Amino acid sequence: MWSNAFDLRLRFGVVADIVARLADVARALLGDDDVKVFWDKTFVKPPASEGTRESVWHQDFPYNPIDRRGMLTIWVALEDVPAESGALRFVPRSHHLGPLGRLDLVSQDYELDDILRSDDFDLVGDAVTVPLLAGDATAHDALTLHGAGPTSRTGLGARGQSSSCPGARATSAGPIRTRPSTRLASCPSSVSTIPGSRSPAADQSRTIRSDQ
Ligand SMILES: O=C(O)CCC(=O)C(=O)O
Repeated sequence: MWSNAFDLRLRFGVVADIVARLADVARALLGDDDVKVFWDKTFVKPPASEGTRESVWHQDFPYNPIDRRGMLTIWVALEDVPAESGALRFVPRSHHLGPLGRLDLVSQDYELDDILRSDDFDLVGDAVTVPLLAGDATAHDALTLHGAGPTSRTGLGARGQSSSCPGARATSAGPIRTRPSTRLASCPSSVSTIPGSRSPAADQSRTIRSDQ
């Protein structure tokens, strides 16, 4: 089973620095001056031979305390993540389908056929797998269907740092999570303003090279 450690930015300055830079990226992509990072996760995915499950298809939207679209998740590769080993995969244009509901992500496996209606396939593109080099990142909309394949290689497996960043208008005013460490109020990476005009909403998954 892969493991993820939550909200390491609250404990480690180096993680907080990285996550604060991701908030800058989220502000630019969302075109929203008021963006918060309300959690981060560090994924460690040992090989499938050690019992690691793939990350099944899902949207982030139903598992986060948001009441409308306008949240991004940014996933940074902490080491090379080749297509055949732990890479994220996305269903293009799936954010146009709206919320698809909650799934049991822990004990069930899902194919896209289990999640999408037949007419949904007319709207979305074929799933794409996105290999990353260490330091690359992807950003996906909270409504984008995504997952990650199993880790096939031996050694440490795949590692990634993922942060979820909603714009203020996408944040519910209500209570957020029961785990104290994920309360929005405790987030130190909430945000300053990006100068400049509104950019197009980040409604597609995309790759950001660390050298760009
Ligand atoms: O890295 C993974 O296996 C899944 C990541 C994910 O679902 C996310 O960051 O939203």
